[in-house]
Amino acid sequence: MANTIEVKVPDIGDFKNVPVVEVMIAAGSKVEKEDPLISLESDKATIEVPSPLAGTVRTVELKVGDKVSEGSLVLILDVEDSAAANTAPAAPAATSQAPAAAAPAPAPAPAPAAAAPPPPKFEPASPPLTELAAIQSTSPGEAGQGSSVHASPSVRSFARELGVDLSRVKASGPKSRIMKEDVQAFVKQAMSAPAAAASGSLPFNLPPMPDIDFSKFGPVQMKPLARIQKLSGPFLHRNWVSIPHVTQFDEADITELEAFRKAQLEALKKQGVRLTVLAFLVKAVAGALREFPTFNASLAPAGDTLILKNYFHIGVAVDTPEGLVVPVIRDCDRKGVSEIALELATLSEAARDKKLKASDMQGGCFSISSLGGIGGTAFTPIINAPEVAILGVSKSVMRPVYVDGAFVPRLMLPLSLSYDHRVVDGALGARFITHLNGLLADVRRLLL
Ligand code: CAO
Repeated sequence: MANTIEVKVPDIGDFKNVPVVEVMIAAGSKVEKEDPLISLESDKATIEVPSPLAGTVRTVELKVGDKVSEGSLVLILDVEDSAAANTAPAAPAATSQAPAAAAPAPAPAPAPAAAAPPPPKFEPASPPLTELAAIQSTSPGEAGQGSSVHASPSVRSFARELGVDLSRVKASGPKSRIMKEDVQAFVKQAMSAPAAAASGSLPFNLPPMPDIDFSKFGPVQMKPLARIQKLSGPFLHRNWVSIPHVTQFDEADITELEAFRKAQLEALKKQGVRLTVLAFLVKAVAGALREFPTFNASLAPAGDTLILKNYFHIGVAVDTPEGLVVPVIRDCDRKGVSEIALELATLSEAARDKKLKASDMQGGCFSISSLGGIGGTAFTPIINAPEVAILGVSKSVMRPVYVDGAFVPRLMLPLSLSYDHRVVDGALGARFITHLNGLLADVRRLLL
């Protein structure tokens, strides 16, 4: 049976005639015990008045701008649990306000400790407008994840629940105050961003891609993207726009490596192993990762910690008719080049026969994308997040290289190393690729 109580402003310390800056409920709103009802803001603090009990708001007795003190009437609440109502601290509503059928309230029992009113929530007042303008002119990161913006505790907790950085939310309330609706609008906009991106309008306020009827200019046909392309496209897009890529180019002298490879080809072929330069690259990368642990790492999702890995699993991009997949060769530091070559052949065959298991593509530390069997001189591979770097390999060419005062023919392998510039700086990137070159140039070092 519903009972009706008056909810009044509780003891708010020395504060008097404090303006109401936000009313979070309306007649008919359902509230739970401790749900915030109104926000008050003095020049020293923001105070939130919570509901003493659960129930339905019958009438709201104040509005934004009203000035209140302890005891000011906030609202009339229909309380579902009449027993609780009788232990609530708020003064009972006038009987004339109670529904005619309401049973007379039993004599008030002493309020148990658990029924004590939730204390109003205080937090330091928002900065004055001038200061706020200064904060808003800084980047979101500098604004301390919204700690200095103008919002009530309930709006802050709502934003926290949704993972919204308040400094990025546009305020519509008085004195640039962020309201609950502003957070909702922000989330709504963020949720519609992928759809906008798919339709060509990126979340950077850029004009959308033009939707052109190409058949006006000549015959066309429609070909849907392959299944893996559809699946991997959004991730490639995310990695491309969210990771600050730098690509470092270099050439490795693989003349001796190639001579060694050719010398082994026939013998290994008899064992069913097809030895390409890629197997040497996998082995060399494992060696370089051991030397440069920063490359064998992932950024924690919060972006403030590097997770260094003590294992060396390397992914290799394989081109299939359905799109690109990246199976992973595990523990490359402990495997020989011929073992890696064999595994590479098995995995790429499984990829092309669509027989890869999900686990075959998990746990990679670093990826290699080789277009060397096809052609090209260099390219900018996209990092396979959460890895922090990827090596692109192009077609080796024999060309004259100036060595000891003379031009000599050398087989040069073009390398394109893309790295996450949040994790790897330019000097480290150059050192990594130089070390890798050294390993490829001297096959004896590679086999050590
Ligand atoms: N320079 C010159 N020749 C090269 C070479 C290089 N860097 N890399 C490979 N080759 C040669 C090989 O020796 C082989 O020659 P033979 O036919 O005489 O034996 C030929 O090119 C074909 O090699 P391959 O591609 O079959 O073998 P691989 O071990 O180099 O690569 C695999 C295996 C699975 C990675 C590859 O087949 C593949 O799918 N590559 C495409 C990856 C890709 O699409 N990446 C792009 C990602 S970005 O969108």
